[in-house]
Amino acid sequence: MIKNTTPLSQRSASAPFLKQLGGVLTVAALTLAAGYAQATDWDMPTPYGDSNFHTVNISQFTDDVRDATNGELDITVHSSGSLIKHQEIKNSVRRGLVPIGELIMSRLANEDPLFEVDSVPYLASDYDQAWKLWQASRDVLSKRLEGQRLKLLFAVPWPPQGIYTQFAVETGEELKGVKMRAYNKSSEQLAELLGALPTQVEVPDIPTAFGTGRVDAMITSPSTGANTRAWDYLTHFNHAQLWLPKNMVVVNVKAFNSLPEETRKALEDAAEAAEKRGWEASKAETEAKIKIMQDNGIEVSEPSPQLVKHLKEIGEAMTEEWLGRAGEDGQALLEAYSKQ
Ligand code: PCA
Repeated sequence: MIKNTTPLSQRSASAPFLKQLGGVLTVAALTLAAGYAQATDWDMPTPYGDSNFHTVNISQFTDDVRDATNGELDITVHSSGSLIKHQEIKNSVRRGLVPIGELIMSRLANEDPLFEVDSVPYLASDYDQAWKLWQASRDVLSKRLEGQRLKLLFAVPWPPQGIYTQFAVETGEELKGVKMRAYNKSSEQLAELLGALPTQVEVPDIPTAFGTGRVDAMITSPSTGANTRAWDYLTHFNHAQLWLPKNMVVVNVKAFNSLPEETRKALEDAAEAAEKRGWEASKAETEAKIKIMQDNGIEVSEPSPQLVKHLKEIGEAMTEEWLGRAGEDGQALLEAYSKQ
């Protein structure tokens, strides 16, 4: 958990001053007298570990908000699903149990296929395409979330998704019958179409899932591979670059609207900066983490032409299937994407 390190003295009145006044005035009265509203403390659940670049970016975001509001809005990050489990974060923010939180967008695929558009294989598999897809999908996704009283503050992609195994993957046929860890609907579907046996496992549970033999392979980024020390239980990483799924930060609309106008503006400005910084960090992360894996003995390879062919066929089938579920709105989104 990332602790709030801002001293109370920066958030309200200073302690010596309080003493001089002999405790006649309360802290609240003092802060009001000094022209500040009382500090608002927010708890923010996030699903991934402290060292993950998304969490580091969010921590910077909360520091920026604290600085820009002179401590008036003080957000404490609770990482690794420690306060609220990943699967509960969206509904917890929606119901106002917590005012703000982070989750992977494609986790909402079951309620609405549009949230899964960033995880359709080969639809947007590099940063340029992923950015275009985000520009084409941001408004429609924001509107859907608004309907649930959620405000989308920013979204940042993971590095491109590849395949981790205990053997070399040449054609994809090798994955038949292999127990494969998945984290959203499309990684599960892809595993099934490869003939593998998918199991959903959250990132903090990856080492145990491999250690106990629940899974023997996974689809994820170089980032998550390195963060979970993939070399302890896997030997190969195929940099197949299937898709770039995004994490998003959402805030409860009622909690947002209860903030003073300048604070809302500070939050939005910090969110805009976090989105830019996050996209850059994600790009840098790809190579840095591939290198860490190589240094630790993981054999990293590019996909063979046969594997690309196999994965692209599966990708086309999944795109069709996705369009069937996403209907006219999905079609409109893909058209907007092709015009970017
Ligand atoms: N890491 C997260 C989501 C995608 C990624 O690269 C995970 O594996 O669950």
